[in-house]
Amino acid sequence: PGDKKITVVFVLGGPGSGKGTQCANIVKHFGFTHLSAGDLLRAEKKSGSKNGTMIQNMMKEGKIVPSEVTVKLLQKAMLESGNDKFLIDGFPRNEENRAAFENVTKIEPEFVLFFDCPEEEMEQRLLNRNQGRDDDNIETIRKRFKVFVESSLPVVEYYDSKGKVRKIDAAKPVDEVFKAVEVIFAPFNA
Ligand code: UP5
Ligand code: MG
Repeated sequence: PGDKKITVVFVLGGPGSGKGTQCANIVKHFGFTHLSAGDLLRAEKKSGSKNGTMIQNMMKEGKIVPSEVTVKLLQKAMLESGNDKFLIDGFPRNEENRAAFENVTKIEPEFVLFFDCPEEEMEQRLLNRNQGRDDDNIETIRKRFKVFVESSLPVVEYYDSKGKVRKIDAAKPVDEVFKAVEVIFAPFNA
């Protein structure tokens, strides 16, 4: 462990709120490394790891994979990147995730970027996405929404109580959402 300061921004928001889309834009302009916990889990599943079947089953049900698995994947990706600025997209999704990440890495997020979007809009986006994700069917989408409200929103509320949430209206077109995001990241361009 060196004394290099690591900057982490958690990017949270409901399924289909635009986390991945906006992270790709932030990377281009502000030099962060984008780590989507969902993408890391999908890659782990595809790699044929011993946890593959468990991950597949949990994602199909919209359930949250145990922290142990996800935190390990995030830590490994952070180390391998060589960067010191990270967007952690779609994590932490519950209190257990939040506590595990803090305990294992000792890292506190700089802030939480929260994409606020109505469910009807998110549902339309997911049903139109067409990228072959196993969880983009109406039954799983409804389960993902329920888990988001019951388990993930409380994490946003926790950080809000610490003054760490930067909330964005994510129901607008992609470029308009990014205009609001840019304002928040401007200090990182210095
Ligand atoms: N789109 C984006 N922005 C738009 C805009 N402003 N206007 C119109 N359309 C817009 O966007 C979704 C779709 O909408 C795309 O087609 C896009 O073009 C369009 P995207 O940027 O992909 O949204 P995002 O918020 O990233 O949606 P995603 O489906 O990835 O969110 P989830 O949070 O559901 O998915 P994630 O991959 O993070 O997690 C999937 C599952 O993995 C979870 O349900 C869970 O089972 C598991 N998981 C864990 O267990 N633990 C974790 O830590 C993370 C995941
Ligand atoms: Mg995503």
